[in-house]
Amino acid sequence: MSQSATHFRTCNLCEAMCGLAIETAGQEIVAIRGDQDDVFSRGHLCPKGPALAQLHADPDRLRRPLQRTSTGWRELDWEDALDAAAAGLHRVQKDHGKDALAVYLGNPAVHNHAVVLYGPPFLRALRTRHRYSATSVDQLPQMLVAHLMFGHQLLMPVPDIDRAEHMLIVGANPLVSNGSIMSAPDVRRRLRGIQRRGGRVVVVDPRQTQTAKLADAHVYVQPGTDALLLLAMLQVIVSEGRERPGRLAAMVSGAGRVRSAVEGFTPERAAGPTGIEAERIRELARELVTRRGVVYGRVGASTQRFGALSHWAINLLNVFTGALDRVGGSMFTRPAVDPLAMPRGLGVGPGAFGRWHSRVRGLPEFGGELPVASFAEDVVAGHEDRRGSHEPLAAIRGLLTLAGNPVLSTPDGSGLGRAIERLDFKVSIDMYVNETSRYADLILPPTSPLERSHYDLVFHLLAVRNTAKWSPPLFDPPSDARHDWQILHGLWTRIDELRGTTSLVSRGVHELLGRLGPDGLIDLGLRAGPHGRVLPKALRSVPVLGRRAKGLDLASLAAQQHGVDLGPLEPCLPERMPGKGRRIELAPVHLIEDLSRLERSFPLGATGPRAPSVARPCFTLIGRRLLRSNNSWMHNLPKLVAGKPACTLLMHPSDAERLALRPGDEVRVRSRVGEVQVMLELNEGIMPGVVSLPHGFGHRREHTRLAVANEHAGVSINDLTDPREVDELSGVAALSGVRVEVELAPEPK
Ligand SMILES: Nc1nc2c(c(=O)[nH]1)N[C@H]1C(S)=C(S)[C@@H](COP(=O)(O)OP(=O)(O)OC[C@H]3O[C@@H](n4cnc5c(=O)[nH]c(N)nc54)[C@H](O)[C@@H]3O)O[C@H]1N2
Ligand SMILES: Nc1nc2c(c(=O)[nH]1)N[C@H]1C(S)=C(S)[C@@H](COP(=O)(O)OP(=O)(O)OC[C@H]3O[C@@H](n4cnc5c(=O)[nH]c(N)nc54)[C@H](O)[C@@H]3O)O[C@H]1N2
Ligand code: SF4
Ligand SMILES: [Mo]
Repeated sequence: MSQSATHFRTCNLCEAMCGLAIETAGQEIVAIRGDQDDVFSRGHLCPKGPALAQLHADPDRLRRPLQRTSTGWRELDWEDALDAAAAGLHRVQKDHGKDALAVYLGNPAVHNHAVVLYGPPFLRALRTRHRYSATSVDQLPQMLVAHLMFGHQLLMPVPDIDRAEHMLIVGANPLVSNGSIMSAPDVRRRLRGIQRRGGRVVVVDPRQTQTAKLADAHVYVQPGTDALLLLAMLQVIVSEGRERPGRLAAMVSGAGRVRSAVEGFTPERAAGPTGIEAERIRELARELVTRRGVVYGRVGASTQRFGALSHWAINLLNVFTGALDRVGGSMFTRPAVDPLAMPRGLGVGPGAFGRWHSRVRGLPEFGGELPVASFAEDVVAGHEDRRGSHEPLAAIRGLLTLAGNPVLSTPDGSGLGRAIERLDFKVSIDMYVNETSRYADLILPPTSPLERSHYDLVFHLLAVRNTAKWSPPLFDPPSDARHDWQILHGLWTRIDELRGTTSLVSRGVHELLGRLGPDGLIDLGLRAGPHGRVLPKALRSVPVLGRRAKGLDLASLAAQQHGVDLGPLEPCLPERMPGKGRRIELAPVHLIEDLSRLERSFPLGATGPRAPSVARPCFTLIGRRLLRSNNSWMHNLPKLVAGKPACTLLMHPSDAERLALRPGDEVRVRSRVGEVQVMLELNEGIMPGVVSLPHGFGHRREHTRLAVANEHAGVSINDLTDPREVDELSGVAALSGVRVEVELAPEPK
């Protein structure tokens, strides 16, 4: 009999950071349950946590590097694979210039401290301006607004859900997503807590989501019009003299400019386009003040044409009602390892905006990255000079993807795939041969999540409570496996070698990084952090030395297998902002100027779209997330795809009736970009005129190795989303609000 044991670790799959209790017998996983003693999650779990066992065992999960050959994939040993990858990437840059290499960083990167610590510095060291990431199909507007208002892109406020007295949720479905830029395991219990305290939860969403069902009120909004709604609420608060700026009043600048800028954005003006009556908008604003509420917005308010204005307005509502940096309001963490305090080369800087622009459309860089919506067109445009005044970048010839699947996750993903196919040399650091990595010349697969340690460098920063937890690896990796950081470090040192730029300093840095590894860096980060063990042992017992005396380092944190609770969020904004005496900028010029684009898009007297009819079957397309999915990459796990097909088009019964469509019909959905055929599902909870498809599907493509996912292929919503549709200010893709036509699919011949 092999020995049984229980291991405790944090789930790396989403932002909730659930504690897992994993029972093993030797190398076998017997069960994965919620860890009742985890200081943060207290036993909470969703179906994806236990599926980590199937991910670990998945025969399609790559264990060794693959190289493309004319007869198919061939396994390579690691040294050869890293040499070939480094040589190819270097050649692209040497022959065609640094910008000829594009890089794309995907979402799982932020759930993996090794990639957070070794990925961005390596990608920066490649010195290409063609850097892309999932940020520009996600939270880019929130980071831009944080940068412009609070002076740092990572100072994104988090709702203090556990002490909130009233919460307005705009374009988020945390009951299914498990919370985002609001790490909060068991959102259901926490939202019910608001209700138990006598507060109300109000949801603004074009669909009656699971979160909207739990809420006390659900307000339907026409997709893409949130900025009008939120600015109108602000206008009500200002014009009715309801401002409650609170403690921060003395620390803001630009309040007057905001007051005059919102004057014309009245509830009457918002009513037509949003579909919400003016009086209802007034009520929403008034109850926000009288009930001391907090406003929280996420992906629905972000990936749309006015994403930056929407998130700016959310922050402004929290400022003008006094909720910003107040207990129960919109707050900031003080994490044990503080990414804001990391040394320049390693950490993420405060952010910068518009230092360069994409070739064809001139979309702005943010934080060193270009919007991914410009990627395919810039590949295709090749050497042609772009119009406009910006210096053209070199044509893209090569691509490195790291933990990303842009062919399924970015607008016109299949178009992007065709562009990628044309490139001279491609490398994917990924554990699957999927819709994107299938184009690669080399695929470099990292260890399984259970074979590595885990620390949530990013999500402790964005959580509703200050906690810290480090998890050791559950299994030893096979001797010929590489962690992500080892792959990155291996490429980095080789490319430096090839460039011949190995100064003593850079060699020293590489050596140090190679020796410390991500956990060595976490140890340093913990010691230097606000709860750190910087003091010598003898001084630690002196009480006046306060918190630091308790001190964390990796060893003391590792000893706490259920994590360490560092207490509720505390007001801390002035100190968290970089630079002494800095003020919160309420009226950044970029945002004030963007208001005229909003005005032009919704001129006075504008109304919502016409109802779809047989003659004009036009709908507005939105996305949706499913509890058993995680973006594009977990459909190969049998437990998560069992049951009814999940990739269906939701439509309101009244629309279906007018178009003579029935549930279960195969329908054809068409946009400017492409078309898909998918099964129709009727749903009373979706707004008439709006249809919804989940994202992350559309498998079963040639040369992939996804036996299970390919059986549950579905279609990709991103074959309909349009790279031309962006928030022109931030460059985030407007994935929500795409115009589509829906009709019965032609009978197969
Ligand atoms: N239409 C529409 N599109 C969307 C969205 C939407 O709501 N609607 N949502 C957007 C959002 S919010 C996001 S974040 C993006 C996500 O977009 P992406 O990040 O591009 O896509 P993922 O599906 O997360 O792909 C993750 C990839 O990383 C690999 N992977 C997983 N774990 C690891 C690891 O530890 N190391 C390495 N090296 N690889 C790993 C997986 O095999 C997979 O290939 O999608 C966006 N796309
Ligand atoms: N189960 C599961 N959990 C996940 C993921 C997953 O794929 N599956 N992905 C993870 C990732 S990468 C992220 S970023 C988070 C996202 O976390 P959330 O933002 O909470 O998740 P979404 O389901 O995208 O919620 C967006 C909501 O906005 C609504 N919406 C669409 N358009 C509009 C609009 O114009 N205005 C308004 N007001 N609402 C609109 C949608 O109907 C939807 O309910 O989830 C994470 N968690
Ligand atoms: S909610 Fe998120 S962190 Fe928790 S088990 Fe599910 S996927 Fe893992
Ligand atoms: Mo995301």
